[in-house]
Amino acid sequence: MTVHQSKPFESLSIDKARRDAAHFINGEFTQGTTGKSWTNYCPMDNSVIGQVPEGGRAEIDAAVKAAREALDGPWGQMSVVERTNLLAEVADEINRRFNDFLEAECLDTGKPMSMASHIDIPRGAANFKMFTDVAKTVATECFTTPTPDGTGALNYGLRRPRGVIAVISPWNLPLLLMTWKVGPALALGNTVVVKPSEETPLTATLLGEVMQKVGVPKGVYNVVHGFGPDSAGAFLTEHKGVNGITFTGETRTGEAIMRAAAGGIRPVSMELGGKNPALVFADCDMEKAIEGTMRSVFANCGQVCLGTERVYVERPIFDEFVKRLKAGAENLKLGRPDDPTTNLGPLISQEHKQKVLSYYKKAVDEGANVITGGGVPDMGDMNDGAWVEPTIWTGLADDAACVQQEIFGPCCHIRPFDTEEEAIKLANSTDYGLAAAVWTENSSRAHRVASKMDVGICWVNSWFLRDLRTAFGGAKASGIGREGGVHSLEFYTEITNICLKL
Ligand code: NAD
Ligand code: 6OD
Repeated sequence: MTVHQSKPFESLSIDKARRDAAHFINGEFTQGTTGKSWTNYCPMDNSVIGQVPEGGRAEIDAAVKAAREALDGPWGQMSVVERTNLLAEVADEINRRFNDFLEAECLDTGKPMSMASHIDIPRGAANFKMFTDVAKTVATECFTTPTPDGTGALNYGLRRPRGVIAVISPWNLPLLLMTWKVGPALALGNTVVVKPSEETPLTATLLGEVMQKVGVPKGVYNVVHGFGPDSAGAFLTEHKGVNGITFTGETRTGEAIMRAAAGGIRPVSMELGGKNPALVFADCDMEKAIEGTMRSVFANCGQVCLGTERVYVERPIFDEFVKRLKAGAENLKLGRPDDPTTNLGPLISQEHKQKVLSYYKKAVDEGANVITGGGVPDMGDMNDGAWVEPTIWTGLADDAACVQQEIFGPCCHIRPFDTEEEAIKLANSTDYGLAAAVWTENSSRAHRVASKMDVGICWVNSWFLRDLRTAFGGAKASGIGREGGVHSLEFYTEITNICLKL
């Protein structure tokens, strides 16, 4: 494991004024009325980035009201072409301000710029572009005639925007995951109130500047900062002016939001946690399986919902796989976001670092062999940051906490298996069902095993290879519903069926 030393983070060109966040309500930036705020810290070295205002009920009321008025006013009256042209300009403006978004995202998260410049920021723009294409090209009506009993009638379903959508997003891929919801919501004619994660307020705020610049009508995109319980998050999900809630985050938070959504019977879309398996068969291409598993375990410091935390390897190649993954982990370069050679950043916060370290300790208490890592690296003048070592275990029982619970850190457990049936059973043996990766060169096996994975997304000989038109979501405790391409119509529109007797 190579450690890169710190230089002052002031080297970034991001405007000092932009390091403080603001709510964006009805087309205007505001600090709100609660008088409460919190300090935003960079997890690289715990240095202060700026202040974030905490929204209360008044800010949520104002944002929902603005969103409703935009829906009933200019946004609702715009043609699909006008609306989608504006959103295509949003995508272009994100690309024009690429560096501002990149620096803001890396300040908030500490993640390597090499990653954010390839994944987070381009996807922020692509999420608008792709859903404008969907909204422009997909017919939003469906017809049936005549009726099955021969009665002459014309039935047609009109897909209408659902209304005011609450978007509650997490901190791990802040712009990517927020726009993954805002893009389809707006393209399909809704308006939004976003409550970004308290850990990562900057890019949601910056997107307000983009909306202003390209002339998206006021009230279409609103942002209120705050926390979850007894704060902006809960006030938003409880608000009866909200017509639907789309959430990405922890399963337990999803449960609380579903309880809130029950009041007033509002639909939810839930993208939740995972404890994702990788199945590595002896007939895999070892190079590719190691390269892919390195990414799926350690990308974004293990803070990807789709990431692998359980690796099952067919016994004949188990020792070699463990040896090679260990070598890969020990070769990772921990360092500053703006060092192009960095491939592992810090965790998101001190609190999350303590959670991950508690699992590192628990793994040892549960009897794990620590193949590598398990502690805190010496990062020199960045030692106040949220750093942990990339970690690999073997030898845990199948029901151990570290094998069953989502850790969301740069770590995995590797266990051998002997038969395909055993591998499938092990892969499906947690409460979660988000994603799986299967590594084999036998295409019959690939299809057979993939079809038995109890997950929403199964990659074969790849990981996080995304086509935004495909169905995305989780099974079991990993979520409810699918978004992506035309699948997003399900949540972001409501069908009114009109039956006309002929
Ligand atoms: P989190 O659930 O703690 O927070 C997510 C958001 O919910 C934040 O904005 C938070 O302020 C808000 N929130 C918290 N309590 C709330 C409440 N009672 N009412 C309303 N809002 C509330 O999640 P996180 O720690 O930010 O993100 C990490 C988690 O997200 C992991 O479990 C990860 O697997 C999951 N995740 C899932 C997906 C997916 O697509 N399935 C994608 C990314 C992350
Ligand atoms: O790629 C996506 O659309 C998506 N929602 C990714 C989620 C990653 C989870 O951390």
